[in-house]
Amino acid sequence: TAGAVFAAVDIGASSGRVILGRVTGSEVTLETVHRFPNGVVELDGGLRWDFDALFGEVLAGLAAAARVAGEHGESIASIGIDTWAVDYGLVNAAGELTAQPFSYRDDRSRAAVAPVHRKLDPARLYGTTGLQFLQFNTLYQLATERDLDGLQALLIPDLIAFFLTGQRRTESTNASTTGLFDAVAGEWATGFLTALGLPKDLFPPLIEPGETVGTLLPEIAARVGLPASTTVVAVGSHDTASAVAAVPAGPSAADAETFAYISSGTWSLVGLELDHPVLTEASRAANFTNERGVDGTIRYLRNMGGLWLLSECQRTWAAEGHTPELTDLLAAAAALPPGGPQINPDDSAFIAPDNMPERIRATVRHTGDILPDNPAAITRCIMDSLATGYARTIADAERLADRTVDVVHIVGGGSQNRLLCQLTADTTGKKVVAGPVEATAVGNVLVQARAAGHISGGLTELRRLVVSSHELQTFSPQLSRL
Ligand code: ADP
Ligand code: LRH
Repeated sequence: TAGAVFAAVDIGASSGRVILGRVTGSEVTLETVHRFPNGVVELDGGLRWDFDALFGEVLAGLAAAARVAGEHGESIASIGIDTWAVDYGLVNAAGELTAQPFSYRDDRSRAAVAPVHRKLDPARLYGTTGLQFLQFNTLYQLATERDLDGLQALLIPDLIAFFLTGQRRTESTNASTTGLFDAVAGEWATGFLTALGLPKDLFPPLIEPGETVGTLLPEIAARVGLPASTTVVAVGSHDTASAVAAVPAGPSAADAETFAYISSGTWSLVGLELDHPVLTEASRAANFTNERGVDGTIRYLRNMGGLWLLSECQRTWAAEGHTPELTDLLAAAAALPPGGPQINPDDSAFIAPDNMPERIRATVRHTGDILPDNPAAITRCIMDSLATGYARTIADAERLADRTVDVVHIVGGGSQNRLLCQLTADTTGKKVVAGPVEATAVGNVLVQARAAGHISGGLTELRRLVVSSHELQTFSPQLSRL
């Protein structure tokens, strides 16, 4: 079949990009046409996302996509949007955003946890939503809102889609991170909204990946230089759902390897793909989540600390006048001997920004271990701690879901971190396959391509395209390094 081109808007907590994805029957290739930094900002007395600026970048990116496609004589078949989960903007009846959205790193939701749990017992919440407890899950954030009268909550990718098309929907993979979504029924847990005193229609109706949200508003189309008939198609709008859809697992139908994945960026999302949720008490105790994946799969995983620990250190060191290149930092860390101090990367003490090196040292000080006192030692401490956490989490997932994992796929920005990949092979004792770096955008594009009829089949068929289009790196366990 002839190829087609799709635009993927993919915004992570640390950076965003607009990518042109070209899909033929056997290959998917990406061309990044626009890239921009992202991060939380101190605004109006809280840690927020500058949504207006991000939306400006989305428009600039779509304009670049239209221009580049035009230069190749191609026309963009559709647009898909994914971002980080959990956060939302409030939109009034006139369709205006009432404030820049709070970031999950803002501390305000912490105090809302106990009052929410008084109304909804955590065991009951887990039994229905299967969601890992995190103090910033949407339901705790919503519990801090004073007046929701006449307002709707739109999750960040849905908010972007709304400003592009005028259509209000909630994409289901991301809905599953709110704490207000029934993991078995695949519907809103309306009873929980009511129990918390939230309006039943606080969120717009659900939409599944592959369904059409709408066409571009005429003024948006004119601004970016695309036809007003261009559609926005729902993808796995939770970035992790798109990333997992593009894990290059199972290169052939005969290959029955069981895989675990680590979607490695600001956070580490570590787990398995299942066809049914695990809602047991043991699963709740281990704080595993059952997020919804593309095609109704379950992303059985834990949200663990991630490379935020390192990027925040880099920000502090830069402010102090040291700006080591990431690759030099990782090389210096790799040269250090194993067995150094470790932290718990999931400690909520690391959620807020600023002075990460000191917070890491403070945690190590409690353990009485030797303090990491230079950037290389701190970097090594982070990598050792992450790799230890990954091994524990994968072992927990195997136990709780009754599976044996053969191979660990690492995708996302962190798949370029060879030290972390090798340490993960060493701590898990399993083969690690690294890449693609842009798995999230690949997953976004493939779901659009399938919706447009350019490819067919389930996740296995989509993944076959990922395997045939990407160079992957393999790491084998070196037990002597432990
Ligand atoms: P997010 O989607 O959460 O914004 P990404 O998937 O873009 O995150 O990953 C960003 C992270 O990838 C950075 O924090 C950095 O640690 C890591 N990274 C990026 N480039 C490299 C590289 N060349 N080598 C090693 N790690 C890298
Ligand atoms: C990763 C991610 C993750 C969520 C977190 C808020 O970008 O979407 O899956 O848990 O951000």
